[in-house]
Amino acid sequence: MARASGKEGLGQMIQPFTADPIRFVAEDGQPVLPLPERYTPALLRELHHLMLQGREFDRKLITLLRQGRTSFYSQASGMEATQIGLAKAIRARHDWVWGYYRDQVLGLGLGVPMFTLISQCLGSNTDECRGRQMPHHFSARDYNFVSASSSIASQVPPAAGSAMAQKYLGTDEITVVTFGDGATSEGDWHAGMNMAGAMGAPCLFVCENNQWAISTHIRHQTASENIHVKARAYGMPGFYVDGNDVVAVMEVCHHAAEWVRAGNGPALVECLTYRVGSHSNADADAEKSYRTRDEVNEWLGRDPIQRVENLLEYLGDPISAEERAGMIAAIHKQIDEDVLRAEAAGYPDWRIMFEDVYSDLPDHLRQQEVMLREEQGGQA
Ligand SMILES: Cc1ncc(C[n+]2csc(CCOP(=O)(O)OP(=O)(O)O)c2C)c(N)n1
Ligand SMILES: [Mg+2]
Repeated sequence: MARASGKEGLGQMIQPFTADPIRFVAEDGQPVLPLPERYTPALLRELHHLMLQGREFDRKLITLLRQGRTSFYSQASGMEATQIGLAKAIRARHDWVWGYYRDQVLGLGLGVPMFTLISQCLGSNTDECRGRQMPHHFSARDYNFVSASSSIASQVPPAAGSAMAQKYLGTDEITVVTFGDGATSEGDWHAGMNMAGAMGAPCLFVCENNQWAISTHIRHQTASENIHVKARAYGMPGFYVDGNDVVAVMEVCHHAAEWVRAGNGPALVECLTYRVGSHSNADADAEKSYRTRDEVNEWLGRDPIQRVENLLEYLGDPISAEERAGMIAAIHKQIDEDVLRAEAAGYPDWRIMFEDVYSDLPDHLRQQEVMLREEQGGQA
């Protein structure tokens, strides 16, 4: 098999504004471009394990939701290659990551412990935000993983600002901001793209194009041919990548991130992927109201985890069924332990609602605090 070694090869393979998504590995595991040398079986197994962890995390958290132990969840199943490929393409705990609500697998890829993510979902005393964020809106201070917002695209202007700060400070950090295809219709998205482009800010914009914004298909979202072409208007390169090929995502995002880090200004990467699960637990996907099962099944057949397994088999280091089952059992065991530990820590007292924002509580909040105390039976 051909292997690409030096950077000279990459420059030719990774070009912006391609008609088709850049892909290194086909669904059956056959490389379609020379596989860069760093994709050893050991690295591929690490990527595979993280992706499997993401998949099983979704599965277990849906169970917790059905048990009433958390109240909101959005699966990233089917999108693991996009999130892990991106996480491994940047400098974790160094670069700043403004994710969005579906980025739990990106968090895992950055090294955020499952315990941190689980604590957030449960809103227990072990949650860094002490239950004051909506469940499934993750953050991790030690990982520069900024708290996700529910308001679509609202992370994009502050991410451009974070990149401008990095430019003024002259650090070698960059800012990475992720968003869905639907987010690109928001004014905030255009404001952030424009500002970063005009200021030459070191910001990597990554679109996790899963083709649906709840029940709105990408074809109804924009009249543009795709998302990455929009980069041209903001004076930055737009890369188009097969978001179910973890090698392609990692290569393209790394190439784009290092280009940004070198002071060339921002870049956009569009990862073409698919959400195989429902949008969230408040979605009518199960009623087949907006997309066909045939479409979902077609994408289930392009599973990003299976693709890495096929590649490992092609490279002569297959993961056996027993080994895979063992990995899943170990992930489940860890999640079960983490859930029990987070629950055992108890839940924050209602009083914390009034803490950490104002040094002097304004009158209207003081009144609400009094009312709530009375409702709680007058507890001090
Ligand atoms: C400003 C705003 N408008 C509408 C919503 C309701 N909403 C929540 S998720 C979502 C779809 C977003 O789709 P996309 O950006 O493609 O991300 P995905 O959920 O597919 O990952 C919408 C419209 C919202 N949260 N915020
Ligand atoms: Mg979407």
